[in-house]
Parts: sequence; C-alpha cells; structure tokens
Amino acid sequence: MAKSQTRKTIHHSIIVPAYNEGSHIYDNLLAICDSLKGRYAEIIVVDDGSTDATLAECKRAAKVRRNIKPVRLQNNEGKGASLFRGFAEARGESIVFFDSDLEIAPHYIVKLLAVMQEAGADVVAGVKDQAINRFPAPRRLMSALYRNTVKLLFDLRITDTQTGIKVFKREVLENAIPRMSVSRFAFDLELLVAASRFGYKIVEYPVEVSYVRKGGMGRMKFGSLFATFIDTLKIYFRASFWRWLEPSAGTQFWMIFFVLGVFLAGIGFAKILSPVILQPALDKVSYIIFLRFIPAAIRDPMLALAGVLIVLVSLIQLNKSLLKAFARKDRGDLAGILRK
Ligand SMILES: Nc1nc2c(ncn2[C@@H]2O[C@H](COP(=O)(O)OP(=O)(O)OP(=O)(O)O)[C@@H](O)[C@H]2O)c(=O)[nH]1
Ligand SMILES: [Mg+2]
Repeated sequence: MAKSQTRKTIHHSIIVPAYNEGSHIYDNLLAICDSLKGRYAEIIVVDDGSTDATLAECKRAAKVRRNIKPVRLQNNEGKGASLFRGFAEARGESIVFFDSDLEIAPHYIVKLLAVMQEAGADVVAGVKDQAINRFPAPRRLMSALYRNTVKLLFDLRITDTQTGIKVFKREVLENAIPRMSVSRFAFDLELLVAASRFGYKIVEYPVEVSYVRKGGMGRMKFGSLFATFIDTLKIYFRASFWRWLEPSAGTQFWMIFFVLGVFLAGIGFAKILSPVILQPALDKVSYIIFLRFIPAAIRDPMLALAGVLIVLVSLIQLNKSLLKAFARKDRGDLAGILRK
C-alpha cells in the first residue's frame, strides 16, 4: 500500500511521552484507544529511556491494539525530545500531545479536536481549570509563579502553557520544531511562542486535571523546576527583540553610551535640584517623595533597587511592544517598507 494512501487514512496522531510509567501505561494506552473509537487515529507512545517496564507494557498494549506504536529513546532526553521523536513518526494531519499518566481524562482528546474544527484554530491548548484545581498547595504555588513569570515575559494569549494536552495542525509543528532547542519541560512554552510568532491561531480550552502522583510535589523535583526556569529565560532571550536585532558592536556602544548619558544626567540634575528641593517650602514634599523618613543606609540601596527594577520591567515591556510591531502589516508608509 503506497505511503500517500496510508497518510490519507490517518487523520489524527496522538503522541504520548512516557517515562517510568510501567505500572499503569498498559491500561492508560487502552483507555486512550477506547476514547478514539471509530476515528482514524494512531497512538505513538514514546518511551523516554525508562528504567522500569514501560517499554514492555507499551509493546503488550500494541499487541492488543494495532494502532498503538511504541517508540524507544535509549537515554532519557526529556518530554520535549520524546514528543519531537514521536512527531517524526506521525502521519496524521492533526497532532495531539497527551501525557501518559491520565491526569487529564482521554475524552478531552476528541473534545479538543472538535474545538480546533469549530474555532478554525491551528493550535488548541488545554489549560488547567483553576476553579476545579485540586493539586497540592506547593504545586499550585509553583505553577502560579510560573504562569505569572510567563505572563510578564511573553505576549502569549494563553493562561497556562504547561498542561499535558495540546492539539496542533501538522503544519504548525513542521514550521516550529526546526527553530526550537528546548527538550525538557519548557518546550511547551517554546512551541507556543514559535506558533504565536508565526501568527497561527491559538485557542485555549479548560480541562479538569486530577492529581495522580504521590506526595506534595509529585514527580516534580526542584532540579527540574530550576532547569525549567533557566530554559524559560533562554527562550526569552532567543525570542527577544535584542536577539533579532543582533546589534553590531557600534550599535551596542551607542546603547551603553545612552545609558551612561541617562545616568550622568540623573546625577547632575539631582545635584542641581537638591538645594532647591531642600528649600523649607518644599521640605515636606521632598521629605515624602525622596523617602527621607527612611534612614539613608536603607533608603539609598532601596532607591537603586527600585531604579533597576523599573529599568528591567520597562525593558521587558519594551521588548513586547517592539516584537508586536514586528507582526504589524505594512501601512504603506515610509516606515513600513521592509527590504525584499
Ligand atoms: N517526569 C518526566 N516525565 C517525562 C519525561 N519524559 C517524558 N515524560 C512524560 O511526560 C509527561 C509529563 O510528565 P509528568 O512527570 O507527569 O510531569 P507533571 O505532570 O508535570 O508532574 P506530575 O504532576 O508529577 O505528574 C508524562 O507522560 C511523563 O511520562 C522525563 O524525563 N521526566
Ligand atoms: Mg503528570
């Protein structure tokens, strides 16, 4: 049977990354299969270098359901790497990424595929329904911290990038994956940043996520949390206006010169204005504005810190506005001309 014929028949590819899920992967794969009854779907389960019976259990499931395809990564490379590996095998026009621990019920796969159709979307991201979020407090705190960091840094219209179910049009992954480099948990974010940069229509859909792991943190370790945070900063830099601009040494010199100028002007004006500010008439006002009620030993570092924070937040917002300007269409004016 020619390759093109088979491609026509497979509509959906469900890619399931699995790391040490041996105790339940067999039942979970069958449950995913059952939720897709009557659909032309393949389930590509990628064993990410597990050290337990995960691969054997996947093969056992593949024996009873012919549309289950086990793939093995020899070494543990991370969830992102597992999904990319699975995508290399995928033949469907719509691709679903679905966690193997069934924290999310399999019936959401069909639901999100329908949402993609109805909304005419290119990407549908499941997001934890916070109203029914019963995760342990430490996990809720972690994910709230991460969600707000992503909200501050990136201009994504998605409230939660890390939930374990997403649906894509094949084209989105074909364009995005070659530009990506994160292979562990932050890959979700990098993928959504790439998809939104390409201008694809991304919608979110609330899903119920039940907590299936033991302990307050589940399988999340501080090491992987820290690594995810570092990866997030790397994604931020790689997707930043600065990286696009790749300023030459000359441009960088003028940028530093600009900052120096602002700094010197600040000191100069402070010195010029301080005798004025200390005039009895303005004393009360300057007492409050310049925090003179706080001992200098504390006040000055606080002012410096406040200044640094203001610069940081302004740069983050500036980066977002500059990148947004990117996506703007040519308005037919001189400024809108871009080199062929
Ligand atoms: N933890 C972990 N999971 C991986 C890895 N590679 C693939 N996975 C799979 O990625 C999916 C998500 O991983 P989980 O460990 O469930 O991560 P999580 O849902 O954030 O954390 P939990 O709430 O503890 O389940 C699961 O299907 C894992 O089997 C890996 O290197 N580490
Ligand atoms: Mg999980």
